[in-house]
Amino acid sequence: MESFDLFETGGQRLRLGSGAFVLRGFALSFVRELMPAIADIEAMSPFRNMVTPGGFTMSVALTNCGALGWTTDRRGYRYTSIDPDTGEPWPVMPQVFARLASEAATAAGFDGFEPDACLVNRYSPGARLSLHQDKNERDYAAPIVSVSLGMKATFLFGGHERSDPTAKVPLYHGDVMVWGGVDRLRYHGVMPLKEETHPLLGNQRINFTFRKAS
Ligand code: MD6
Ligand code: FE
Repeated sequence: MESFDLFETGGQRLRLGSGAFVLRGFALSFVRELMPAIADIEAMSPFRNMVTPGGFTMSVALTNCGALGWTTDRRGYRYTSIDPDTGEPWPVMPQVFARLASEAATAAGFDGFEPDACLVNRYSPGARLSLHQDKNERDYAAPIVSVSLGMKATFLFGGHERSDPTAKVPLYHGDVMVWGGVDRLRYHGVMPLKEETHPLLGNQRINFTFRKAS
């Protein structure tokens, strides 16, 4: 059941489950610092379209920062400390990223969140993410914090079975999703992005997904 309330700085908080929230516009005051940090990450570990274990090339391009990075190839999904494309460690997580993740987690009732992994996804028009669970992390006690920038996305939020009905949740530039607790393993995905030109990011959507992976 959805419900609304306000977080401390007066933004709107949408509750999707007892541990799942959308904090509307929570990241907006961080954007000026986030943009150059994304460029630095991309310069060290470029976005790339990875292959799933099933042999499909993902329409979403990704990179990572932090001690661990999420990867996929024909052998499976896993976290690695080395970028398989460059042979180097993933770029260090910028302090502004860690601060945003921790403040958003706190605003959703999860104190002390210290992510060690940040997956950075880049969507172009038409890119999508099929329904999945996030279950490659060692510890499900920590929440996941997910930041949306650029073009609007329609997020699909399901239940604990793939076949459960899904809610459609619009995510806009600056929105932050936090989910954990009993909602940590719910199925979710992103509908194909519609063509749109965002004033700051053009025809792109960038998503950061922060996790405690180890
Ligand atoms: C995205 N996000 O929003 C993809 N996973 O582009 C995710 O897959 C995701 O947003 C777990 C928790 C929050 C998320
Ligand atoms: Fe996910």
